[in-house]
Amino acid sequence: MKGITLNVAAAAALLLVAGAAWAQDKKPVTPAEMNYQAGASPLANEPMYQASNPKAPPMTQAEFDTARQIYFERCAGCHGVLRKGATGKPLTPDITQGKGTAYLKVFIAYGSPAGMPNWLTSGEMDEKTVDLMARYVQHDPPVPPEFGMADMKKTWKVIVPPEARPKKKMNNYNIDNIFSTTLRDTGEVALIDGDTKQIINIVKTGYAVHISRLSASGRYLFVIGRDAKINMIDLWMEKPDNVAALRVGLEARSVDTSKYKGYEDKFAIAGSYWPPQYVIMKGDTLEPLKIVATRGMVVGTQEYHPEPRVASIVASHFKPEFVVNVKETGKTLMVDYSNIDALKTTEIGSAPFLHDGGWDSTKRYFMVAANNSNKIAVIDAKDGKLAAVTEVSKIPHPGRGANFVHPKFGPVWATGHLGDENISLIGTDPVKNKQYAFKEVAKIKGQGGGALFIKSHPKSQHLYSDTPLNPDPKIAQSVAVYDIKNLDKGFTVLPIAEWAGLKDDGAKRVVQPEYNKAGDEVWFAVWSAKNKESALVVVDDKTLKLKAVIKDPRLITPTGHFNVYNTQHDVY
Ligand code: DHE
Repeated sequence: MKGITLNVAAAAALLLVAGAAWAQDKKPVTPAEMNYQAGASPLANEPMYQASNPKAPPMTQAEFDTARQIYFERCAGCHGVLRKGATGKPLTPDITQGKGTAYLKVFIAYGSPAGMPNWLTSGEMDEKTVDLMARYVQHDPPVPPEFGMADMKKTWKVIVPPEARPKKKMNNYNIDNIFSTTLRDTGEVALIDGDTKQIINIVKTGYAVHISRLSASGRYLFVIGRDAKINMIDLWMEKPDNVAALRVGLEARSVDTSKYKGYEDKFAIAGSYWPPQYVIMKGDTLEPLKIVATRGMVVGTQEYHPEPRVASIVASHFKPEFVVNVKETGKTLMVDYSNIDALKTTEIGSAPFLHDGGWDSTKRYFMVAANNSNKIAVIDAKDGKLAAVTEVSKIPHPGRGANFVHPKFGPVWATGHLGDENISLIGTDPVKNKQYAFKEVAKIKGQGGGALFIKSHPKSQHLYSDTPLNPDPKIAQSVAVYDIKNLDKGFTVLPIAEWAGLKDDGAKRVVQPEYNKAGDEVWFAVWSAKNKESALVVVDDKTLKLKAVIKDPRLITPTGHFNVYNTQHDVY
């Protein structure tokens, strides 16, 4: 034990002298961003072959398997499945073998100012594990299996075939105002009646479910889990429930459906993190029709990337196209679904690490965060081209962003940031407010970094910004609200978690403002751990006073929530 400590200490000096460049040549990553990216990957449970590299320090099969599990649980989110690097550095053997075991151990143990966590000193890994990981990353990265049509078909289930489904709505719910709430750690969504605030059903979905999206008609709800399982829920059933399911890969985050006139409810699309691909499905059964790989060259450097993950996907309102944002290559693919047997794709390059985004108020411009490049790329869905790349603050994270009319700059779209307290406003009207179009016209101050979601509504005078990943619990447990006519006045803080009145001392992170259909209520999740009480809090948008607290033992780890009407019509 002592020997290892000494080695680590000696190598620490070495790191400072010789290796500082490798450790610091990237901009610092905030703890908030690190926690956010470093989520466990479902690939940890996939069988993979040990890839032994003779130049790397030896490992037994058992050691390799343990290290691989740890890598996918702790490291893959930042360094990539194939270790080619994303938010974290590339860790391929050509690089790591040159650094050597002692050096890598220091790096893993103590972290770096560029954002590598201090796994040893934080107590998350012991010295044996640090040594194991330092040896593991010098071996060739094991490759998870592909997931093609035959694999997909094996997982495809039509639970209620279209002909056996209701011909009309069979329930009395005001479907437009139903909320689909992610229950992250139970792999479920809660369907909640927005009018009565009662739970309609808890529906089983994929693992660590991520987002919900609506079909163009608003009848079908699509939910995707991190394990790439899509569930299709029919809201016309007496008790809305699953009617079809499909796994589109081994890890995924995004799903949407065709919305262009004449194609309503016809197709669905999902993008995967692994394998790097997207799949187009039949909109009423999820039958997989077409799989397209996203492996290819990175914009700018034009170097090959073996695992460009598919991040956000939206359906265009201007053409029969899906807007598919590919993270590592920095490309937006406009996928024309009018003839999927002769698929036409327009490839628009902007900046690497495309992540989340949303439409401007006209739904012509898709504003997508290139988060690690601190940029928003503006995609013109009408002309199929890049309208602008706008420099913003540190690590933009808009969710779908917020649209409102600024007294001076006209229509703007807003994003908060993980890396600092700024909220950037970008002009979105190239006709009447040309001088402000696609420029960052203002930065307003928020409560702090660690912001994930920002929201407004055409009928509201307010703009809400959460900060769930801020290290200060007071900030993580509250939201900032702005009067959009009076932004200079600063913000009011709403103590949402306190209002929830939870019995446990959980993390109580306040996540994702979401309006009801009328635009007069705003819902928040108060997100605590699996074994702690969580809740949803509803705020009256006019008075900014507490309107309701929704508590139920089944509401375990609520995070995102999606109002049917607003999600269906892209209202935000
Ligand atoms: Fe998300 C959207 C990826 C962690 C809650 N998240 C998205 C989208 C992507 C993504 C690509 C856009 C989908 C789209 O629009 O088609 N999220 C990732 C990650 O890779 C990351 C960083 C790490 C991971 O391991 O998954 C991650 N996300 C989280 C969380 O920890 C959050 C806060 C809680 C949770 O439920 O896991 C979270 N992500 C959300 C939500 C949205 C989202 C609520 C949808 C926002 C919206 O308004 O549409």
